[in-house]
Amino acid sequence: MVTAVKAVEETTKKEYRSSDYKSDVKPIWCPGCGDFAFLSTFYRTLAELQLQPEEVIVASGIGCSGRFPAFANVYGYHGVHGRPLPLATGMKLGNPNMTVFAIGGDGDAFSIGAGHIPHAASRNIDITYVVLDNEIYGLTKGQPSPTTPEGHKTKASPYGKLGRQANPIMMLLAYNASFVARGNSANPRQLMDLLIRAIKHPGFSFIQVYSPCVTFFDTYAMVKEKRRDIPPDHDVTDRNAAMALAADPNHLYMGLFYKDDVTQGFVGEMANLGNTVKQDGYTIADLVSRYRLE
Ligand SMILES: Cc1ncc(C[n+]2csc(CCOP(=O)(O)OP(=O)(O)O)c2C)c(N)n1
Ligand code: SF4
Ligand SMILES: [Mg+2]
Repeated sequence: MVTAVKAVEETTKKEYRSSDYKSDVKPIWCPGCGDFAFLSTFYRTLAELQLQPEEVIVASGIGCSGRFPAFANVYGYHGVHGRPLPLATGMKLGNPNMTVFAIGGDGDAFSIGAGHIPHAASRNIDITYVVLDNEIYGLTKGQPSPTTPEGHKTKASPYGKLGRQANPIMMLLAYNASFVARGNSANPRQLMDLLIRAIKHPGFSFIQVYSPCVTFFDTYAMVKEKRRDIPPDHDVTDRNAAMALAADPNHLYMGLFYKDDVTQGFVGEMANLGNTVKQDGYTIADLVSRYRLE
């Protein structure tokens, strides 16, 4: 499903308010779902940055979280399960001036879509990837996902989940993502700060957002008990220190784990490559023609 921005006269105003980013579609999430808090933080972040709705696009996967684009007055594409990253990559390459988001759930990201993460991270494509992590498959009524804790009982795992719990922050650090952060729906102020920094980061930004599913696995109490702010003296350019924080079994650290000093992402590197090729006396067409079958 493709969603587009509302009428032009409404979006050419000089000053945008959060409500300008609300679509006419009312979210159908369960009352209390953590995704509501992320949605309102998203509206407020776009207003804070005064981004024009037509300059923003969201690619989503499938799941309760995947419904996200319908509720925002920006361009959107509700794609297939596990594919927000390839969609967002194409969107950014086709429209380098747009602010591009990929948004999905923990199942979408770390089960069916996991194979796309290393590529997006290593390309350092300039998008913001938000995973709304409720540690469960919400939409399909509560099967375990890779981030469900070991032993957790669901209707699909009545004797407890077999297998271990994935650690998305460690995973993204291992894939050399250039911006890795974690927030939670109960702390919208921190979430907005992380989103602003992620959007401004010239490269691939990943934010794991703890967003509890009140219906199939309510993690509000667990997050409240385990969450700690990342200590202010943490060096965000130290990947090993970031790994150590992420590996702590007793605490869920919230904030910015890691950020490279990159000045440009894939789009800028592509533009530079284009110039280099021209300086060598070749055109991109010359290079492509080498691969033409005779
Ligand atoms: C190719 C394919 N496989 C399986 C499904 C069924 N399915 C829909 S949503 C979903 C899991 C969603 O979980 P998550 O990504 O964590 O999102 P949430 O609903 O928790 O936000 C699954 C397995 C599907 N829609 N498409
Ligand atoms: S089933 Fe869970 S994740 Fe889905 S809308 Fe309801 S509370 Fe949110
Ligand atoms: Mg989920």
